[in-house]
Amino acid sequence: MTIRFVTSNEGKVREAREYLTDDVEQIDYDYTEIQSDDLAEIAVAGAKEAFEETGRDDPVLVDDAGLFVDALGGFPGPYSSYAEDTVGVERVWNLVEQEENRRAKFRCVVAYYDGDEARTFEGAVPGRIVAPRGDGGFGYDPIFEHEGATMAEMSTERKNAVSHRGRALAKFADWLAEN
Ligand code: ITT
Repeated sequence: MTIRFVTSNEGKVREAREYLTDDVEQIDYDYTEIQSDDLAEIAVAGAKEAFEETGRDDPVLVDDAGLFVDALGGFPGPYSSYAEDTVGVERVWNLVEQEENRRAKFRCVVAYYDGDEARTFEGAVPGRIVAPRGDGGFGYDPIFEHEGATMAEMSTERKNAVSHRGRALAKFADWLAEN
């Protein structure tokens, strides 16, 4: 089976290909990102729209992810992409730099839709916001430290073993194997 991963983010596709045995085809369809605090709601709406608008043949996968910083009340959360494009990763670090509590988590929801019922799979990973280190990964990886290393200092394989996306993809892969 071919899974059509609807995303403009090649980093996400790289991680999914490492995880799934099925063919993963990247589709750069720009679905409407609805305004919501709920990653699952955003991902399901995107998956349904993408499926309807891109031919309704192979199933689609949409991944909505975000960085949730404790000291900032969960910001940037569902607005992580907007915050990366506007203030940038370095300045998100600056916002947290003065805080005593630098705890954060990455969350990811993967939505699968094949025209039948939408399914969602979630993963989260706890960490700490630090000054940028490393040049692997993408997005907020350089400022997100988990067990001593930033996610930008990890190989794709190691990041998948601990990451929000890896955990969501693992649940998805298990479900896929059973169905
Ligand atoms: P698509 O919507 O096209 O899939 P995107 O990069 O905009 O691509 P999101 O809306 O899910 O995807 O992005 C949320 C933001 O969080 C965005 O700025 C990403 O760079 C960042 N992000 C998502 N997953 C990440 C990860 O594993 N490591 C670091 N940053 C991540």
